Amino acid sequence: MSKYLVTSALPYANGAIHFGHVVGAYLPADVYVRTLRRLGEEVHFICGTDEHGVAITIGADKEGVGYPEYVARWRAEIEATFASFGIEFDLFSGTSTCPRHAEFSLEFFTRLRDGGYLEKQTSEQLHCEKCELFLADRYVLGGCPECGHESARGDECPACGSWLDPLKLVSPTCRVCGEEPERRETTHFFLDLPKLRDEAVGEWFNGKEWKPNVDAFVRQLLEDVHSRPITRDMRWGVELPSELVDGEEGKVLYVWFDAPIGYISMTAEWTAAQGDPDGWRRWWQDPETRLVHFIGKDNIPFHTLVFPSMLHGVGEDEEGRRFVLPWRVPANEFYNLEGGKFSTSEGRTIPPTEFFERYDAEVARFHLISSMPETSDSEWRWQEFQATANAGLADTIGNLVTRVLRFLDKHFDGVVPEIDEAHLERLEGLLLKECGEIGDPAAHIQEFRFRKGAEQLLANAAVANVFIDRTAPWKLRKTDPVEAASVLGACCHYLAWIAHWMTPFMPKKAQALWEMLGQAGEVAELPWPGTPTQETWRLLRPGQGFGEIAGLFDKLDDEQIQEETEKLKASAPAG
Ligand code: B3M
Ligand code: ZN
Repeated sequence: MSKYLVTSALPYANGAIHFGHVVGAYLPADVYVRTLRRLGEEVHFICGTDEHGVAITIGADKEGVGYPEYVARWRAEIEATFASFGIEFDLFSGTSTCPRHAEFSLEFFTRLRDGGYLEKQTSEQLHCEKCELFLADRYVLGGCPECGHESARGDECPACGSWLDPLKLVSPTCRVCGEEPERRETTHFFLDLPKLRDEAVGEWFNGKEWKPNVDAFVRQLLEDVHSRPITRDMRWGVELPSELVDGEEGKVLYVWFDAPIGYISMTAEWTAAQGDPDGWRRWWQDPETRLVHFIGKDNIPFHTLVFPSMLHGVGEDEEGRRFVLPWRVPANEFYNLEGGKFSTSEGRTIPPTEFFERYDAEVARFHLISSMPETSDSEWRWQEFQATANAGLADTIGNLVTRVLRFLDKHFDGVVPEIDEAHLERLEGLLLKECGEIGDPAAHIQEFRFRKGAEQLLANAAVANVFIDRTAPWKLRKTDPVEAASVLGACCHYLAWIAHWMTPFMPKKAQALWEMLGQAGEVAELPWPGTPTQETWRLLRPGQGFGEIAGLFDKLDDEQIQEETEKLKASAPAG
């Protein structure tokens, strides 16, 4: 038994969440957490919105609304999208309202400074004369010096994921007014990343196994790390009291400094709500904790280098407690839409509200997991969604369920039949060995192989279809009703396994199947059964009656899918 602290990247409270975000950092985390919980592990799953920084101030200023109001509105919308997908965090908070967020952030700043990891530097920054503004981060656009992408932001390139120094951007312009900025001096605090790398973080990184996409990226980054400013001249953010910064006024923490601390302050908010204000330490300061960060590609440097450096750099407190460093960072690559990028502003997107009016959220969950960009970029294709829904779920699982249960209802009193002793051994052998390989989806999920886990569920269901084809109970009923009943009894037990295996991916469908099988209680609350063996495979009580039998999955017709692809083509060309 272990203790897992699972986080999903904190989305900026300045826009809608699209499928690319969902599949990158949220849905796999939810599937992972559901799986661990069923395996009996202790898990804490935290998220909330990232509410500071330039992305927010630009958005709010454009609309002329106050920052708190702006972030509250987006937070509510983002939370609703997660709820539609059935993604359930222990707590969903936000960095501007989380009660102890500023306190934790300032403590990190102070302890890093006391530890000698912050340097004060007066340096040149881009400044827009017209706007009278230092152009921090996203306030400046320009060419990416790494990959050449034309509109990189001051802090990161959306195309190659590089973490950028705004002074190195090619032909920078002010995001607000479009003018070319000048360089002007200002004083900031810099996090001494080279020192932290040499002292511990480099060794920590090199001593761990990473996903190949993370490994290659960060190895290169470690070669060439520089100190980075972690303060900003802005009015919105975690304010630095002037006594902490040698009398400087008007400084706030850089959003990427305070955001990951949000994971900690939100844990504290959650434990406090449970009457244990100090309970966050059980998670963050216990060396046994497995800290897992689910993120998308563009957040890799901050979760494998910057935040670990901060966690290490704050050192021990008076009682000798240290923060844990990440255990795994299952970062995903990019997820596209029909050959182009998701872009809400260009209408190249799938608006969640409309989507959920027409389609089943759990089918979408399953398809997203089946197509997620685990090791390389991947995409949503409407036809593939249809194939997953129809050939995958409706034909392989849905049809099997209704075929078996309706037939039993009609010809065998609608109960789980007894398996006759004379047939037991042969049927068991057929189902468990001869009809195909049965694997444990949870074993894949624990190793962050989500696509494989989803494939395994379908492969396991395919076993039952082969079993039925080989035993042909519909024919057998006329020649040997006892054997036919035994075959269908075996099918019922196996359907209960399928219900179990479905729970992390499609919790509601799993429960619906469980109830059709006449079972009481929540299937997701039971211990994970693993894979069936001779001893364990009969899960149900013979004679048990069924619940109401209904189709589990609706098929999607061609016209509907065509309509979707045409809508997309009309909205904007791929590119
Ligand atoms: N808000 C970046 C993003 O949405 C950022 C993640 C913070 S995680 C601490 O791309
Ligand atoms: Zn300007």
